[in-house]
Amino acid sequence: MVRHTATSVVTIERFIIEQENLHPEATGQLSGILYDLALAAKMIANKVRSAGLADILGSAGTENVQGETQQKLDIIANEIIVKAMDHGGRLCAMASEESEEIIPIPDHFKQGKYVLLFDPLDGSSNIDVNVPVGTIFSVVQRVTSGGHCTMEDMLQPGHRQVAAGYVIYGSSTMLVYTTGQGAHGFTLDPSIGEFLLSHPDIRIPEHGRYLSVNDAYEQHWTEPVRALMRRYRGLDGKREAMNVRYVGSMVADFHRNLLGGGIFAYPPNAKNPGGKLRVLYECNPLSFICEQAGGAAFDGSERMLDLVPTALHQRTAIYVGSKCDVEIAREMLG
Ligand code: AHM
Ligand code: MG
Repeated sequence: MVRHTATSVVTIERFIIEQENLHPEATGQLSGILYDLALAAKMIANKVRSAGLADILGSAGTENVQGETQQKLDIIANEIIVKAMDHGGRLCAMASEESEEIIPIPDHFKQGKYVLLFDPLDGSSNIDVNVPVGTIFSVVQRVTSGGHCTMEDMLQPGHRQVAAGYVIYGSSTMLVYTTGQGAHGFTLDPSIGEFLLSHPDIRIPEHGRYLSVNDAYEQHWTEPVRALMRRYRGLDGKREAMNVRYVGSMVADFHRNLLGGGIFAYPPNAKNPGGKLRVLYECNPLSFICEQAGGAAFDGSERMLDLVPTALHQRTAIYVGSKCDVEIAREMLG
């Protein structure tokens, strides 16, 4: 890893180039994808910032003062990403939580060797109450050759990801990403419109302080899951109690636990018997980042990144965070 002095200001562009230079064989295509995503993140951040003005500017489905119909913010975020990414010649297809089918790269643009999978605005139901939301992305290399990408290119296990990241639109906007050489965080400086390196080589504490889980589903959990949650809360006397913190916006919960240590859990429940969160758009990218920061991720039966998906919008249970806390889940559920 390239070392920077405490005084040097490192933009995300500089950091990406320096990382690329560590790999003489790199073609720059992946770096290009990351730049374009950083640009899309700035555009989405701008929209999210004015979300609270919806009553003045027009909320989703209503007309604004110019008489234009307002779109929901997650649809706007989806379009921003598609438009920022479709023409660079680096992707052969995309898939989004907001689109039923694969999003092809239009024929008039060059086809590339990578696939981008993303959730444009996770936790968007929280926007009305000013809770942080986020964008999550994952990049894999295509496995088929020639022509358009197919479902085979999309349905790859998480350990094949070549890059993954998230953007959190919180009190400040932060982008955290990995290309498999640690997880690094950048904070958007709004005065110059640049993401600056603020959290190099993030390490998640081995034992965590925070437990993030939606307790409202307790009656629907299996007995082993209930026992696991009692363990985390220190109720079986076998460990110190963790603090419970649940925002209900995965990126916000994950980000806090990544920095402070802890576990985010979304077990299966009656409403979501296979779990709620999406393998390809939410669980795989955050699990890759967590592992790169020294943490772990488990789907209730195996390592999250080894799950072989069979459908684009497949859901799963997830336990992701500090290594020792995920290990307890593995012991009690595996
Ligand atoms: P979304 O993709 O429809 O926004 O849903 C995902 C969100 C996550 O951000 C969050 O962790 C989870 O749903 C909360 O679900 P619940 O309200 O069931 O606890
Ligand atoms: Mg989502």
